[in-house]
Amino acid sequence: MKQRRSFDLSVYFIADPSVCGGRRVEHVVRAAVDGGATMVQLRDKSGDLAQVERHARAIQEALYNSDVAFIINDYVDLAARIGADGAHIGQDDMGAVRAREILGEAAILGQTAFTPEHLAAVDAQVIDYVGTGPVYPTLTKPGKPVLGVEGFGALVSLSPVPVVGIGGMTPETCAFVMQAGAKGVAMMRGISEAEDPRSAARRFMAEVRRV
Ligand code: TZP
Ligand code: MG
Repeated sequence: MKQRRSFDLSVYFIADPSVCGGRRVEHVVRAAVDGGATMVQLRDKSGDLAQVERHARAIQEALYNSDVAFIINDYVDLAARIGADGAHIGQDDMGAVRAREILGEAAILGQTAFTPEHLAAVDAQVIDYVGTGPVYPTLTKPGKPVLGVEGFGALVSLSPVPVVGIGGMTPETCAFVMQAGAKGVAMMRGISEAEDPRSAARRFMAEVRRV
């Protein structure tokens, strides 16, 4: 088996072009990485594949020469085709085995998992990490049950792979999530809507390191 690309979940920036405060997504990504974000995901729910690809390529270029892993949400084929570092799938996307076949053994594959059943189904040979949340209330998933730190911690203990906490993360709350067993914190607005995404990423990193 070919070795998996390395990745660091510590500060995982989920870049959604629709919530970047009117700025170009690749500029926000670059600022986040300059501030210390360790991993980046493009999450573009526009449904416009050509646009997703343009954003993906722009982010890839912005990350050129950095060792930050670049993951694409939903579009596994696109991730494979443009040589992203990996893909992230949800419970309603294609199955993990199929995604792994498309991506190959070197790529990073993440999955969303927020129930004990989801975690029981995770095959650590196929999935590299899971994203679990929302830990806190978030505008992105209105109405979705919030896990809270305790609920999150209970799920972490069931996971065969590293877990990143997501949903309403702020520099003030992420220490609790790390203490509950997370390998890292993932955030959208905490960085993308910050006036200064670079210093926001730096504050997240400082908190994650502190724990
Ligand atoms: N999955 C669970 S919560 C969430 C996703 C994609 C959104 C996180 O957004 P924010 O702005 O960091 O709360
Ligand atoms: Mg999905």
